[in-house]
Amino acid sequence: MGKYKIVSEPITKMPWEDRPAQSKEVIWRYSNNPIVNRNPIEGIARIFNSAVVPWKDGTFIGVFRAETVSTLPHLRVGRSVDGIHWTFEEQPINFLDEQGKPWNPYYAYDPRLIKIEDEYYVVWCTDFYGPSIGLAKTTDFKSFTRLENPFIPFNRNGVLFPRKINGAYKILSRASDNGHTPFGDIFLSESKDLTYWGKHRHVMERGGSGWWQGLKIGGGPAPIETSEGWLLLYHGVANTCNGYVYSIGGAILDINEPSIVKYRSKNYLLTPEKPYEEVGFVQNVVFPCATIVDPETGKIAIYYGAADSVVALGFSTIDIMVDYIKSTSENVGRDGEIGR
Ligand code: BMA
Repeated sequence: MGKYKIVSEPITKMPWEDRPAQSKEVIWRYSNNPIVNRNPIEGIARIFNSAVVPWKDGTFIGVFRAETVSTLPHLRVGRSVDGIHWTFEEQPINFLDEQGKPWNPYYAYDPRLIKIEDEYYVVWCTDFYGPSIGLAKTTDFKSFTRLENPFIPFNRNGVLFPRKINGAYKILSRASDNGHTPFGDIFLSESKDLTYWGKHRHVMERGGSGWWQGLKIGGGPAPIETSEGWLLLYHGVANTCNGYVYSIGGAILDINEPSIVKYRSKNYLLTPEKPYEEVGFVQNVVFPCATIVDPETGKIAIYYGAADSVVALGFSTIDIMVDYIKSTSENVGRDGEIGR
Protein backbone atom coordinates (compact mmCIF):
# COMPACT_ATOMS: atom_id res chain seq x y z
CA MET A 1 0.00 0.00 0.00
CA GLY A 2 1.40 3.37 -1.00
CA LYS A 3 1.29 6.69 0.81
CA TYR A 4 -1.66 8.08 -1.17
CA LYS A 5 -4.81 6.36 -2.41
CA ILE A 6 -6.52 6.48 -5.81
CA VAL A 7 -10.31 6.20 -5.64
CA SER A 8 -11.39 4.36 -8.78
CA GLU A 9 -12.80 1.07 -10.05
CA PRO A 10 -10.38 -1.87 -9.95
CA ILE A 11 -8.65 -2.74 -13.20
CA THR A 12 -7.74 -6.21 -14.47
CA LYS A 13 -4.83 -5.22 -16.72
CA MET A 14 -2.62 -2.14 -16.66
CA PRO A 15 -0.40 -0.83 -19.49
CA TRP A 16 2.89 -0.46 -17.65
CA GLU A 17 6.65 -0.17 -17.74
CA ASP A 18 8.83 0.41 -14.64
CA ARG A 19 10.78 3.63 -14.23
CA PRO A 20 14.27 3.12 -15.63
CA ALA A 21 16.90 2.59 -12.93
CA GLN A 22 18.48 5.88 -11.81
CA SER A 23 15.67 7.90 -13.43
CA LYS A 24 14.21 10.70 -11.33
CA GLU A 25 11.53 11.56 -13.88
CA VAL A 26 8.03 12.25 -12.57
CA ILE A 27 6.58 10.95 -15.85
CA TRP A 28 8.76 8.47 -17.73
CA ARG A 29 8.09 7.67 -21.38
CA TYR A 30 7.19 4.26 -22.77
CA SER A 31 10.32 2.84 -24.40
CA ASN A 32 8.42 2.02 -27.62
CA ASN A 33 6.82 5.43 -28.11
CA PRO A 34 4.95 6.48 -30.14
CA ILE A 35 2.19 3.90 -29.76
CA VAL A 36 0.20 5.24 -32.75
CA ASN A 37 2.33 6.32 -35.69
CA ARG A 38 1.63 8.56 -38.67
CA ASN A 39 -0.68 7.29 -41.46
CA PRO A 40 -2.15 4.63 -39.14
CA ILE A 41 -4.98 3.73 -41.54
CA GLU A 42 -5.76 4.46 -45.14
CA GLY A 43 -6.91 8.05 -45.64
CA ILE A 44 -5.88 9.10 -42.11
CA ALA A 45 -2.71 11.17 -41.90
CA ARG A 46 -2.42 11.50 -38.14
CA ILE A 47 -4.05 10.34 -34.90
CA PHE A 48 -3.10 12.22 -31.68
CA ASN A 49 -4.64 13.99 -28.61
CA SER A 50 -6.91 11.04 -27.82
CA ALA A 51 -8.81 9.52 -24.88
CA VAL A 52 -9.04 5.92 -23.67
CA VAL A 53 -10.77 3.98 -20.86
CA PRO A 54 -10.71 0.40 -19.55
CA TRP A 55 -13.35 -1.72 -21.32
CA LYS A 56 -14.82 -5.20 -21.06
CA ASP A 57 -12.79 -8.37 -20.32
CA GLY A 58 -9.61 -6.47 -19.50
CA THR A 59 -9.49 -4.71 -22.89
CA PHE A 60 -9.38 -0.96 -23.62
CA ILE A 61 -11.45 1.34 -25.80
CA GLY A 62 -11.02 4.95 -26.83
CA VAL A 63 -12.19 7.95 -28.79
CA PHE A 64 -9.39 9.21 -30.99
CA ARG A 65 -8.72 12.47 -32.75
CA ALA A 66 -8.07 11.53 -36.36
CA GLU A 67 -7.21 13.84 -39.24
CA THR A 68 -7.92 12.87 -42.81
CA VAL A 69 -5.46 13.45 -45.63
CA SER A 70 -7.56 16.51 -46.44
CA THR A 71 -6.81 17.67 -42.86
CA LEU A 72 -10.22 17.56 -41.26
CA PRO A 73 -10.25 16.51 -37.59
CA HIS A 74 -12.98 14.10 -36.49
CA LEU A 75 -13.52 11.43 -33.82
CA ARG A 76 -13.13 7.69 -34.27
CA VAL A 77 -13.40 4.67 -31.97
CA GLY A 78 -10.29 2.54 -31.34
CA ARG A 79 -9.86 -0.76 -29.51
CA SER A 80 -6.92 -2.47 -27.83
CA VAL A 81 -6.26 -5.63 -25.84
CA ASP A 82 -3.26 -4.20 -23.98
CA GLY A 83 -3.77 -0.41 -24.05
CA ILE A 84 -0.72 -0.06 -26.30
CA HIS A 85 -1.55 -1.58 -29.71
CA TRP A 86 -4.67 -0.03 -31.21
CA THR A 87 -6.99 -0.76 -34.11
CA PHE A 88 -9.36 1.87 -35.41
CA GLU A 89 -12.84 1.79 -36.87
CA GLU A 90 -13.11 2.54 -40.56
CA GLN A 91 -15.74 5.22 -40.11
CA PRO A 92 -15.90 8.31 -37.89
CA ILE A 93 -18.33 8.32 -34.96
CA ASN A 94 -21.86 9.03 -36.17
CA PHE A 95 -23.56 11.22 -33.58
CA LEU A 96 -27.35 11.32 -33.17
CA ASP A 97 -29.28 13.90 -31.20
CA GLU A 98 -31.67 12.94 -28.40
CA GLN A 99 -34.48 12.52 -30.98
CA GLY A 100 -32.35 10.06 -32.96
CA LYS A 101 -31.54 12.44 -35.85
CA PRO A 102 -27.97 12.78 -37.19
CA TRP A 103 -26.03 15.62 -35.57
CA ASN A 104 -22.44 15.51 -36.74
CA PRO A 105 -20.03 18.41 -36.27
CA TYR A 106 -18.13 19.77 -39.25
CA TYR A 107 -14.95 19.30 -37.21
CA ALA A 108 -14.21 17.69 -33.83
CA TYR A 109 -10.96 17.42 -31.90
CA ASP A 110 -9.17 16.83 -28.57
CA PRO A 111 -11.68 14.35 -27.06
CA ARG A 112 -11.82 13.41 -23.40
CA LEU A 113 -13.67 10.29 -22.31
CA ILE A 114 -15.16 10.07 -18.82
CA LYS A 115 -17.12 7.26 -17.19
CA ILE A 116 -19.79 8.54 -14.80
CA GLU A 117 -21.87 5.79 -13.23
CA ASP A 118 -22.83 3.55 -16.19
CA GLU A 119 -22.40 6.06 -19.02
CA TYR A 120 -19.32 7.06 -20.97
CA TYR A 121 -19.22 10.76 -21.86
CA VAL A 122 -17.23 12.21 -24.74
CA VAL A 123 -16.29 15.88 -24.41
CA TRP A 124 -14.50 17.53 -27.31
CA CYS A 125 -13.85 20.78 -29.13
CA THR A 126 -16.66 21.04 -31.64
CA ASP A 127 -17.69 23.30 -34.46
CA PHE A 128 -20.54 25.49 -33.12
CA TYR A 129 -20.28 28.66 -35.23
CA GLY A 130 -16.72 28.67 -33.95
CA PRO A 131 -14.95 26.34 -31.54
CA SER A 132 -16.87 25.33 -28.43
CA ILE A 133 -17.46 22.26 -26.27
CA GLY A 134 -19.38 19.24 -27.59
CA LEU A 135 -20.86 16.58 -25.30
CA ALA A 136 -22.17 13.10 -26.07
CA LYS A 137 -22.79 9.85 -24.23
CA THR A 138 -22.63 6.16 -25.01
CA THR A 139 -22.82 2.86 -23.20
CA ASP A 140 -21.70 0.56 -26.04
CA PHE A 141 -19.40 2.72 -28.24
CA LYS A 142 -21.71 1.92 -31.17
CA SER A 143 -24.39 4.56 -30.74
CA PHE A 144 -23.46 8.01 -29.46
CA THR A 145 -26.15 10.46 -28.31
CA ARG A 146 -25.19 14.10 -28.46
CA LEU A 147 -26.42 16.32 -25.66
CA GLU A 148 -26.79 20.10 -25.86
CA ASN A 149 -23.51 21.99 -26.20
CA PRO A 150 -22.63 23.13 -22.65
CA PHE A 151 -21.17 26.50 -23.68
CA ILE A 152 -21.45 29.15 -26.36
CA PRO A 153 -18.31 29.85 -28.44
CA PHE A 154 -15.48 30.28 -27.95
CA ASN A 155 -14.36 27.55 -25.61
CA ARG A 156 -12.04 24.52 -25.59
CA ASN A 157 -10.62 21.83 -23.32
CA GLY A 158 -13.88 20.68 -21.71
CA VAL A 159 -13.19 18.03 -19.05
CA LEU A 160 -15.92 16.37 -16.94
CA PHE A 161 -15.20 15.11 -13.42
CA PRO A 162 -15.75 11.34 -13.10
CA ARG A 163 -18.51 11.70 -10.49
CA LYS A 164 -21.02 14.23 -9.25
CA ILE A 165 -19.73 16.51 -6.49
CA ASN A 166 -22.30 17.73 -3.95
CA GLY A 167 -25.06 16.46 -6.27
CA ALA A 168 -23.87 18.21 -9.44
CA TYR A 169 -21.88 17.31 -12.54
CA LYS A 170 -18.77 19.47 -12.86
CA ILE A 171 -16.90 20.46 -15.98
CA LEU A 172 -13.62 22.29 -16.51
CA SER A 173 -13.27 24.50 -19.57
CA ARG A 174 -11.04 27.15 -21.02
CA ALA A 175 -12.65 30.17 -22.68
CA SER A 176 -10.76 30.94 -25.88
CA ASP A 177 -10.88 32.88 -29.13
CA ASN A 178 -11.62 31.75 -32.68
CA GLY A 179 -7.94 31.15 -33.46
CA HIS A 180 -4.85 30.09 -31.60
CA THR A 181 -5.83 31.90 -28.38
CA PRO A 182 -2.89 33.77 -26.85
CA PHE A 183 -4.46 33.67 -23.35
CA GLY A 184 -6.46 31.35 -21.11
CA ASP A 185 -7.24 30.16 -17.58
CA ILE A 186 -9.12 27.07 -16.39
CA PHE A 187 -12.72 27.54 -15.20
CA LEU A 188 -15.28 25.25 -13.57
CA SER A 189 -19.05 25.06 -14.15
CA GLU A 190 -21.73 22.79 -12.77
CA SER A 191 -25.03 21.24 -13.83
CA LYS A 192 -27.70 19.07 -12.23
CA ASP A 193 -28.86 17.63 -15.57
CA LEU A 194 -25.97 18.04 -18.07
CA THR A 195 -28.08 20.59 -19.98
CA TYR A 196 -28.09 23.79 -17.94
CA TRP A 197 -24.66 24.89 -16.73
CA GLY A 198 -23.87 27.61 -14.20
CA LYS A 199 -22.17 28.51 -10.90
CA HIS A 200 -19.06 29.31 -12.94
CA ARG A 201 -15.84 29.46 -10.94
CA HIS A 202 -12.27 30.35 -11.74
CA VAL A 203 -9.91 27.46 -10.94
CA MET A 204 -6.37 28.21 -12.12
CA GLU A 205 -4.66 31.07 -13.85
CA ARG A 206 -1.86 30.96 -16.36
CA GLY A 207 1.53 32.10 -15.18
CA GLY A 208 3.34 31.64 -11.92
CA SER A 209 7.09 31.71 -11.75
CA GLY A 210 7.56 29.36 -14.72
CA TRP A 211 7.29 30.59 -18.30
CA TRP A 212 6.28 27.12 -19.51
CA GLN A 213 2.66 27.94 -18.51
CA GLY A 214 2.87 31.70 -18.98
CA LEU A 215 0.62 32.05 -22.02
CA LYS A 216 -2.33 29.72 -21.33
CA ILE A 217 -3.33 26.53 -19.57
CA GLY A 218 -6.06 23.95 -20.24
CA GLY A 219 -7.41 20.87 -18.48
CA GLY A 220 -6.09 17.49 -19.61
CA PRO A 221 -7.39 14.03 -18.68
CA ALA A 222 -10.42 13.58 -16.40
CA PRO A 223 -9.26 14.49 -12.87
CA ILE A 224 -8.16 11.49 -10.78
CA GLU A 225 -9.81 11.16 -7.37
CA THR A 226 -7.18 10.66 -4.65
CA SER A 227 -6.88 10.80 -0.86
CA GLU A 228 -5.23 14.26 -1.30
CA GLY A 229 -7.88 15.76 -3.60
CA TRP A 230 -8.45 15.75 -7.39
CA LEU A 231 -5.20 15.19 -9.25
CA LEU A 232 -5.41 17.33 -12.38
CA LEU A 233 -2.94 16.98 -15.22
CA TYR A 234 -3.13 19.91 -17.60
CA HIS A 235 -1.25 21.50 -20.47
CA GLY A 236 0.67 24.72 -20.07
CA VAL A 237 1.86 26.79 -23.00
CA ALA A 238 4.96 28.97 -23.37
CA ASN A 239 5.14 31.69 -26.02
CA THR A 240 8.54 31.64 -27.71
CA CYS A 241 10.07 33.44 -30.67
CA ASN A 242 9.59 30.17 -32.54
CA GLY A 243 5.96 29.55 -31.60
CA TYR A 244 4.01 27.89 -28.80
CA VAL A 245 5.51 25.08 -26.67
CA TYR A 246 3.09 22.72 -24.88
CA SER A 247 4.14 20.98 -21.64
CA ILE A 248 2.30 18.87 -19.04
CA GLY A 249 1.68 20.28 -15.55
CA GLY A 250 0.09 18.89 -12.38
CA ALA A 251 -2.13 20.29 -9.62
CA ILE A 252 -4.30 18.99 -6.79
CA LEU A 253 -7.78 20.48 -6.38
CA ASP A 254 -9.99 20.43 -3.30
CA ILE A 255 -12.11 17.28 -3.27
CA ASN A 256 -15.42 19.02 -2.40
CA GLU A 257 -14.80 22.42 -3.98
CA PRO A 258 -12.49 21.82 -6.97
CA SER A 259 -12.29 25.52 -7.83
CA ILE A 260 -9.79 25.69 -4.95
CA VAL A 261 -6.24 24.70 -5.88
CA LYS A 262 -4.47 23.03 -2.94
CA TYR A 263 -1.10 22.41 -4.64
CA ARG A 264 0.28 23.23 -8.06
CA SER A 265 3.76 22.32 -9.21
CA LYS A 266 5.79 25.29 -10.39
CA ASN A 267 7.68 22.89 -12.70
CA TYR A 268 6.38 21.02 -15.71
CA LEU A 269 6.05 17.25 -15.30
CA LEU A 270 6.88 16.59 -18.97
CA THR A 271 8.05 18.89 -21.77
CA PRO A 272 8.91 18.15 -25.43
CA GLU A 273 12.36 16.51 -25.47
CA LYS A 274 12.06 13.51 -27.77
CA PRO A 275 12.18 13.81 -31.58
CA TYR A 276 8.53 12.68 -31.89
CA GLU A 277 7.50 15.50 -29.48
CA GLU A 278 9.73 18.19 -30.98
CA VAL A 279 9.19 17.51 -34.68
CA GLY A 280 5.88 16.96 -36.42
CA PHE A 281 2.86 18.65 -37.94
CA VAL A 282 3.06 21.16 -35.07
CA GLN A 283 6.43 21.18 -33.32
CA ASN A 284 7.00 21.03 -29.55
CA VAL A 285 3.69 19.69 -28.28
CA VAL A 286 2.90 17.21 -25.51
CA PHE A 287 -0.87 17.26 -24.95
CA PRO A 288 -2.38 14.87 -22.34
CA CYS A 289 -5.99 13.72 -22.82
CA ALA A 290 -6.37 10.50 -20.79
CA THR A 291 -5.06 8.37 -17.95
CA ILE A 292 -5.61 4.74 -16.97
CA VAL A 293 -5.15 4.17 -13.24
CA ASP A 294 -4.78 1.14 -11.01
CA PRO A 295 -6.12 1.88 -7.51
CA GLU A 296 -4.54 -1.34 -6.19
CA THR A 297 -0.93 -0.39 -7.03
CA GLY A 298 -1.21 3.39 -7.57
CA LYS A 299 0.11 3.07 -11.15
CA ILE A 300 -0.87 5.76 -13.66
CA ALA A 301 -0.54 5.53 -17.47
CA ILE A 302 -0.78 8.87 -19.31
CA TYR A 303 -1.85 9.09 -22.96
CA TYR A 304 -0.66 12.22 -24.71
CA GLY A 305 -0.54 13.55 -28.23
CA ALA A 306 2.94 14.45 -29.47
CA ALA A 307 3.66 17.17 -32.06
CA ASP A 308 0.03 16.94 -33.31
CA SER A 309 1.19 13.80 -35.15
CA VAL A 310 1.23 10.67 -32.96
CA VAL A 311 -0.03 9.17 -29.68
CA ALA A 312 2.53 8.55 -26.94
CA LEU A 313 2.38 6.94 -23.53
CA GLY A 314 4.02 7.87 -20.23
CA PHE A 315 3.91 6.38 -16.75
CA SER A 316 3.99 7.52 -13.14
CA THR A 317 2.57 6.54 -9.76
CA ILE A 318 0.27 8.40 -7.43
CA ASP A 319 3.01 8.60 -4.77
CA ILE A 320 5.64 10.00 -7.14
CA MET A 321 3.25 12.53 -8.65
CA VAL A 322 1.61 13.78 -5.49
CA ASP A 323 4.91 14.05 -3.59
CA TYR A 324 6.46 15.97 -6.48
CA ILE A 325 3.51 18.36 -6.86
CA LYS A 326 3.42 19.02 -3.10
CA SER A 327 7.17 19.53 -2.75
CA THR A 328 7.36 21.91 -5.73
CA SER A 329 4.05 23.68 -5.13
CA GLU A 330 3.65 27.43 -5.40
CA ASN A 331 0.63 29.67 -4.93
CA VAL A 332 -0.33 31.40 -8.14
CA GLY A 333 -2.53 34.51 -8.01
CA ARG A 334 -5.91 33.76 -6.47
CA ASP A 335 -5.90 30.02 -7.27
CA GLY A 336 -6.46 29.16 -3.60
CA GLU A 337 -9.78 31.05 -3.57
CA ILE A 338 -13.20 29.77 -4.49
CA GLY A 339 -12.95 31.83 -7.71
CA ARG A 340 -16.29 33.61 -7.87
C1 BMA B 1 -4.36 23.62 -29.51
C2 BMA B 1 -5.28 22.50 -29.92
C3 BMA B 1 -4.57 21.17 -29.81
C4 BMA B 1 -3.19 21.19 -30.40
C5 BMA B 1 -2.41 22.40 -29.96
C6 BMA B 1 -1.05 22.52 -30.63
O1 BMA B 1 -4.95 24.87 -29.75
O2 BMA B 1 -5.69 22.70 -31.24
O3 BMA B 1 -5.32 20.21 -30.50
O4 BMA B 1 -2.48 20.03 -30.01
O5 BMA B 1 -3.16 23.57 -30.23
O6 BMA B 1 -1.19 22.66 -32.02
